Amino acid sequence: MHQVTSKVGSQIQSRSAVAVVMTVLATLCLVACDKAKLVDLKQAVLSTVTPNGVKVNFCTDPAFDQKLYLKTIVILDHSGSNQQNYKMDPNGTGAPALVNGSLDISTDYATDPDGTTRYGTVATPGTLLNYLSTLPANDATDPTRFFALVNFNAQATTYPANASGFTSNVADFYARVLADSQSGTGKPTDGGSTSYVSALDKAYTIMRDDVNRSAQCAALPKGSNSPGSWCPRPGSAVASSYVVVFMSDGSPITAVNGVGTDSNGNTVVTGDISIQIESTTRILGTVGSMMALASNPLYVSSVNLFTIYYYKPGNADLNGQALLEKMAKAGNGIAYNALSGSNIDYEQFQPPAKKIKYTLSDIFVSNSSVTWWTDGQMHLDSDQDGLPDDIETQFGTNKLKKYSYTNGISDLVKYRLANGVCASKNGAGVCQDTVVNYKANGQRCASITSNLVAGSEVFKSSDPGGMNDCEKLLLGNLAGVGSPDSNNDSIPDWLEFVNALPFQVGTSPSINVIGQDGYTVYQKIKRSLPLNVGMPQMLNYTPSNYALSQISTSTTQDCYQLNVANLPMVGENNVVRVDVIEKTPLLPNLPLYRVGKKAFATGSEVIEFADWNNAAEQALSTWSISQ
Ligand SMILES: [Ca+2]
Ligand SMILES: [Ca+2]
Ligand SMILES: [Ca+2]
Repeated sequence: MHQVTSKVGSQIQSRSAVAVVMTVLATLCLVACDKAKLVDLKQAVLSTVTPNGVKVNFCTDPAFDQKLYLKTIVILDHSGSNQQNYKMDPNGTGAPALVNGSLDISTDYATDPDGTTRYGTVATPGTLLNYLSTLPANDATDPTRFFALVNFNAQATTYPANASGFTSNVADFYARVLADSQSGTGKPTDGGSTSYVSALDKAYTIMRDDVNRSAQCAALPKGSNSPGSWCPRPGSAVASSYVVVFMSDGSPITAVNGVGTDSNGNTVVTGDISIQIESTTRILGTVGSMMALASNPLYVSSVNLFTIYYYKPGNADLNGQALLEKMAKAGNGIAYNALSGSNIDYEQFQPPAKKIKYTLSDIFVSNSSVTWWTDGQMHLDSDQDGLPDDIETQFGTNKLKKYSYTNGISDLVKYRLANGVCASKNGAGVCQDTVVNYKANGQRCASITSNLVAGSEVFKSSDPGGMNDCEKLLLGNLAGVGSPDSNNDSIPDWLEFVNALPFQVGTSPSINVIGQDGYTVYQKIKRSLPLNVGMPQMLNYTPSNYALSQISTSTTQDCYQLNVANLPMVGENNVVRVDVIEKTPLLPNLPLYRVGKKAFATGSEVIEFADWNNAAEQALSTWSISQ
């Protein structure tokens, strides 16, 4: 242990480095030194501490427009009142008025006999037929617009049939809607009573099954063959915006037996009309079920139900209108009134693209040029490969190269795979154990992308954490390739790996492991403390200290300044590493991750990082990114 310490001591040049090494000596002295000497050392430490400082200026990445997958369900009322209707009781209940004891049923009260209100015309901007006829075709490999149609009277029918889903074939859907608008000899086919429940149940089934299919699609292997139009890109989670447009001319009256004839032959309403009307609670319950689908933001970005009430002027069903207003309110939409012949604008039902804002999840500032080793000592790691200089010398790797061999595997990964044992060394102490060519046919990394650079294998790194894809595979973390925090415990893979902690997908998170000294593993890593030395033994050692201030905030990004004091240092030109983790509320498990690396200038104990958009930092390649 003393030999190691004096070796580190030989690297000392800066005053803060003296402080660190003196502290390490003080720690050692708990075991071996006499009391008087310990006091001397404490004084020496106190008189030589020069707090170093790392300043990081950055803004979160700008918010982005979420790609909109718009799934529209058009629900159209085909009850008989579209073609002929009775005169309403002026009380607005939707019950018929009796004129001289008789019902006044006439095409004069028809709400939409030629279908113009419901379908519009190809030539009238914004109407259903115009909207569909002018929509461009979907990109077959990544369709973004989907449709379903629900026609209802006492029952509901759907297109595609049997509430089986949406179609992304815009031209086909338009042809179907156009044919519907003319199915009754140049006009829509209408007749019978009005069941909102059957229409809403069908629409809900379509939506619920679609959300389930989105989950199934996301669970398929990435890059596998598409199982159907419901899953154009297997393995990708796609969040859809569901829009329901519900058009009706009145209350959901499901029976006509409220109307009868009295003993004098006069037509009468024989019962309370309200008992012939579907339950508002039942109807709003189905709307509530639709809205509840939005609780899965991975697959549903929004649900909106718009309602349109249309009627013959002077013959309004106020009850029906009020119910449609309640439905739109419960459905986070708008209730429109459309007089016969007036236009409905389908463009207005599209939700705006959502801005997805990144928020700062965590930031770590560490010194890549030093490592707390298993002996509880801080060691110099000149080549920042995670393996200290003196351990490299013992093991037989090059302390000035991260990759001492040509097979693309770093020295620390080699050390860990060999359990720190080199079986054969040459006269110069260089480890000569077999260097496995993992890229060779049949070897574990044969299929991982790589380049030969000056005769050395360089494997692809899907994230900038510090381990390449082959290394992650060899360390049992194939599933974590591309993920900077494979076990999702907020501590980046690299910082766990160099501290010999499990980081692989599925390993238990270290974040909440609490030591006997009350510090969590997370706190120790974040503050550059050794994991295997209790804080009571760290005499006079000041853990690094973070002061984060938010400089500005807007709807698109937040800007910060971070000051870190007392980062431990050994020697000159230490390389500071900054790990910035940003997340979105949409995909909390898919962070945007940036790593910055910069060396202290000779003689300097302060260093400043500018934002990754800063031209000077870009020229220096200070920051790397993955997502
Ligand atoms: Ca090293
Ligand atoms: Ca090395
Ligand atoms: Ca982790």
